[in-house]
Amino acid sequence: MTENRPQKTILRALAGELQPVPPVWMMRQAGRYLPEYRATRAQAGDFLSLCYNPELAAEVTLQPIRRFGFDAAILFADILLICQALGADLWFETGEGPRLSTIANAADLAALRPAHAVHDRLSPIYETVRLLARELPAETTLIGFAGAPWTVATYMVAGRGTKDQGPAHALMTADRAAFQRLVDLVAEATIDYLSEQVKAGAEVVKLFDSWAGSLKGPDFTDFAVKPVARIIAALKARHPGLPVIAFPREAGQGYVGFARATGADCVALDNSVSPEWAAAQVQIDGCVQGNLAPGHMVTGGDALVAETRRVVEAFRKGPHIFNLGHGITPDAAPENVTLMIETIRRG
Ligand code: 1CP
Repeated sequence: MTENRPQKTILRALAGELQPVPPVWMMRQAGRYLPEYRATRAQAGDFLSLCYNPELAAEVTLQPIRRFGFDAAILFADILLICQALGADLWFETGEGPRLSTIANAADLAALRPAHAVHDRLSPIYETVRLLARELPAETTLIGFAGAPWTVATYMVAGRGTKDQGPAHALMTADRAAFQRLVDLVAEATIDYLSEQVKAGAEVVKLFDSWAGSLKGPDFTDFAVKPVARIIAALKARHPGLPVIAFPREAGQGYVGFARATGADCVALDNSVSPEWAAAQVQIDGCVQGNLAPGHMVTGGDALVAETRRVVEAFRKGPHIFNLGHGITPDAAPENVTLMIETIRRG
């Protein structure tokens, strides 16, 4: 290997290198399926206090690395923290999920804080990244992240998670210019937020567009492609060589050409697309990440082993980072995670 080639397995995959054993990490790898996570969250008091406590957030980020030896650690935080930094109210209803103040019109939008003001609220997150950069094992890649503007905007408009993102679509239809201003504001804040994560030690950043699947045609181009392309271009201008993973979840056909259209180094795939289809249609443009169905972490057994092998096999001819198609769920069994990793690494 030459001197300037990255050593860490995740960075090698992101640079386009084909590896005999794909590196692996898991969305929501720090989460409620782990007893040690539940204990630390209880110590913090609640979810948001955990996110804003650098020592405890670093601790839960490290827990799955210690237990399973994943190739990457993902900063423990949440995509909705930036909404609070922009001036929205944010809280979590136990057992129900996030709640935010809503944005119904241009006046609500005008009341938000400017993008450059986000750092005062988000500085504890940068401290978590600094702690992790010091404490992680030398072979583990540190991933920073943010929500993509469309997904963040859907929560800011509706004030909660929604099945069809109806309120965001309604604002888009009623006042497309105002909706565009919201997306632009979030994009601008996200560039600054991710740039600070990189300065603090994040080696890769990932953009989560969990609700990209409800955007069709020109809306997909305007709100799932263009803002992500803008963020990636700005980050790469500030941090030459920074690898970026984009996750336009449930984009379907929209995955085809997504890396080229946005400048992403890797496209993360959900499990609604088959790995064989994605190898032919998406991996031809570069590294992909994914895409085992998270349900296998609950059910385990022979099906987990067979499907894990299928994903590895389908993506064997190109750069690949093994992951789930979405986050691991609270009812998953940690032994199934061990079985998945052994299956990947032992073949
Ligand atoms: O009570 C708890 O402990 C809350 C569960 C939880 C966790 C573990 C939430 C609430 N957020 C997180 C952490 C989190 N969220 C991470 C940390 C790193 C890791 O993966 O280990 C990351 C990357 C996220 C990203 C996130 N938050 C997304 C994008 C990915 C996805 O899952 O689609 C979204 C949509 C959120 C919002 C959110 N935060 C929490 C919940 C339950 C939700 C979803 C709300 C909804 O149903 O719409």
